[in-house]
Amino acid sequence: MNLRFKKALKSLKSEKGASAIEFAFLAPIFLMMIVAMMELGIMMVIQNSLDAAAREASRLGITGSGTLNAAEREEAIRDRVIEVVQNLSGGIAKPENIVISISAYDELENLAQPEPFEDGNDNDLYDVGEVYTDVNGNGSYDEDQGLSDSFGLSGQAVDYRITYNWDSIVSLMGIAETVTLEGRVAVMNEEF
Ligand SMILES: [Ca+2]
Ligand SMILES: [Ca+2]
Repeated sequence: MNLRFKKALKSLKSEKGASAIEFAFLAPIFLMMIVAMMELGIMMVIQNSLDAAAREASRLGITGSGTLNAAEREEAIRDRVIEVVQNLSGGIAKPENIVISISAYDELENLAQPEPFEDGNDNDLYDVGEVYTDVNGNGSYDEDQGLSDSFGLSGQAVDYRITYNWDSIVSLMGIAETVTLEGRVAVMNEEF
């Protein structure tokens, strides 16, 4: 063992050296914890903005078109959703990651329910060829009978879902790299 190495070893063993090593090991962990906490905070801010945007969309949609036609009303609501999410997230939320899903139902209790069908082979599943009621009139059987991309007619139920695909900065312990956050509000349209 040469002298220089012995000296280095001695200094490593000293208290100062030991804390330097501890710091070298712990610093990345601390840094990651800080980033993870910041990320959780940002995700909470985006979640709040999605909740607010879903409430805002339903508030605008519930009263009908007013002076706007259906297409103008839809555009106005979609624009407002993006505006709310961006404003309340302090511009962190990217507009391209915001997904607005709107489905209309005859009744609130039909929300996310499948189209009714006659279960010919008693397997509790819809099979091709079984008779079904095409509630949303799209010409095919659906697990969700809602009419998608529809703000609903007068007195119909409407499900507003605003989702955001958050690209995770730190993927900790099995947390997916993309986390989908969602704000959701279901309302009955007024008579209009
Ligand atoms: Ca069946
Ligand atoms: Ca259908």
